[in-house]
Amino acid sequence: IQARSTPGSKHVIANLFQWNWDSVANECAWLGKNGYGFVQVSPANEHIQGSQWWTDYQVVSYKIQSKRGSEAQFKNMVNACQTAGVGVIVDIIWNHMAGIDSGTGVAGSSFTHYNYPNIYTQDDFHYCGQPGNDIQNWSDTFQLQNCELANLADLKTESSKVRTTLINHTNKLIDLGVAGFRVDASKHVAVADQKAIMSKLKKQGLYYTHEVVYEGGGGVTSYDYTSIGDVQEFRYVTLMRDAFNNGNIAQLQGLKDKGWLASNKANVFVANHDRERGGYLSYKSPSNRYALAHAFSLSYPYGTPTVFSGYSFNNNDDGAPTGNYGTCNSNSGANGWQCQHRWTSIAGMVAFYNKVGTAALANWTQGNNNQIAYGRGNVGYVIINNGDAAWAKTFTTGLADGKYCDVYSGKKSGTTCTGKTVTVKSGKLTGYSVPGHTAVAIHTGAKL
Ligand code: LAG
Ligand code: CA
Repeated sequence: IQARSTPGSKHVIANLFQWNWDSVANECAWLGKNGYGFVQVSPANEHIQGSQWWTDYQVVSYKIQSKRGSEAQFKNMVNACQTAGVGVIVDIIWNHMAGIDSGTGVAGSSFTHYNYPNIYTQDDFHYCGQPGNDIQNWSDTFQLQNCELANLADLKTESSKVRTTLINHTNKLIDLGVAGFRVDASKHVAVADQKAIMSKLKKQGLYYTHEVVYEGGGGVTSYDYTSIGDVQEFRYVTLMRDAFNNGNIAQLQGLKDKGWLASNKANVFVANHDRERGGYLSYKSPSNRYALAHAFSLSYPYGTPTVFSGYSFNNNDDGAPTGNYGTCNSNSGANGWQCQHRWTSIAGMVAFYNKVGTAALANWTQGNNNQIAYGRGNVGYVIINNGDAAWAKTFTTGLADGKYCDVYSGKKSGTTCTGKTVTVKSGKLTGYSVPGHTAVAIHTGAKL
């Protein structure tokens, strides 16, 4: 198997949750110009009908036709993104089909729970011997991989028929030009089964990020999946929430030495669509915490970062607004879309991430537990104040003297800065004060 870490020099992934293909095609020019290397999109396969976002995860057939658009629109999106230098990572479901008893999918295919005409019959599914077939013991590897996750018909991924079907489906997406996959419910499909599928694909060396939620304890661990791609480090998501919500971001200092997934195997994020609905950090978090957590995530050298960009919701089930067509204002959301990927602070930090590259963590300092600052070699320096009060002191930056544009608050535009200007003297910011609930980030790519 040749799965690899995000290829190229621009690694940051924008997860445009539920944006339809036409709107992603349109947004890719902006993403490419602003330093994103990849865009992650919702599943492309036919799924059940309904207004809820999660209908996408109940597969009905492998027609490339979903609420997000047709195959032609998908193809057009991939091409537009490629032209903009942005690779498309598509959410793919190898584990299961639908969970409801019967119905008709969004492309007109009829099905019952264990019968998908011309695709699968009841022999193609696992029945794990538990009542209702659902996973009950989450530390039991057999159950995790052979029982049903939320009643979703569990594919017999060890069978050659199922494998061949999944290979053909995945090859179709490869033909359409995708750069990689977010493998849904990856933990629920045995590594051996995934290896068998991946090794037969017509293109090797694509990017894979596996959704393997870390549970602790027995059963399957995220480390088991590093031989088939990047793995999502869910302990990171939890730590971000706890650090920013509980007023202790100083504990983030040793994050890369925690014994978690290796940095070059970990895909990390402040939120994903499940987590933002589960009380973790989100656009709803108070005191700029979502932006501050991204100031950390995009400057601290651990993992490949994904920026989750979603839409406003009241009810957890709420589907995307306005015909699933994502829209933004220049640096903010529009029509119910949050457009976190465009927020001045987050887009500024993506440029910071690209500029500092592999430069080492340097000059770490902290005030109280809610105030941290550090540099990346002599290329970038960031100060994060997650507390209420201002943080004033002399910061040693490691940067060359001169004037810099703070990319958390603004953007360099010609010789001026649309945000704060920061002056480094003798390598330091002397008696410098950072207000509460804000960050300051400077780098050599935004020197004035
Ligand atoms: C995932 N990763 O492993 C997705 O990130 C997660 O969002 C998916 O669940 C899950 N796997 C299955 O692909 C989502 C919703 C569920 C929803 C499911 C299927 O979080 O709530 O389940 O998609 O649509 C829904 C109902 C369940 C019901 C099930 C089957 O909420 O009560 O049992 O449908 O009918
Ligand atoms: Ca399974």
